[in-house]
Amino acid sequence: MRGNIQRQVGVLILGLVVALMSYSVVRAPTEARAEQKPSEYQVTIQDFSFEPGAVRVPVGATVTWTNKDEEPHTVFSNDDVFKSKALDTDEKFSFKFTKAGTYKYFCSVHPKMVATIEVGSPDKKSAAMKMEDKKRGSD
Ligand SMILES: [Cu+2]
Repeated sequence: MRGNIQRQVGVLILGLVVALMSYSVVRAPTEARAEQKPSEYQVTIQDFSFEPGAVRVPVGATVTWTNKDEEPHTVFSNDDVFKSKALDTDEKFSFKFTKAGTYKYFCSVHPKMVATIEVGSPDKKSAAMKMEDKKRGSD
């Protein structure tokens, strides 16, 4: 019985290692490109809103919020994933996003202040940035 389970676990681990190895081989070119971009993202809290209101970041990115208002604000995830204390002027709060997904959040002091962090692959992010560049270019 026990030997059987150990063998099964062994096969499972072997499968995982193979999967991880092929994953990194496939991913290598993308990751080299992604490394040029910082994995730190900034959101400013100003005039009772989060700027930018929607941020797309790769998995593993750290987002730092800075309160630029005279009023205290908080950064509360709708799903309790992250939660800041009340941030005074120029105070910061950081959170590292290790799982892909859409993270909606709000300010608990002013619940009308809502925004979103979208965590996805580096490819998606660069596509979004290209769109941003196009928008900027037409200005
Ligand atoms: Cu607020």
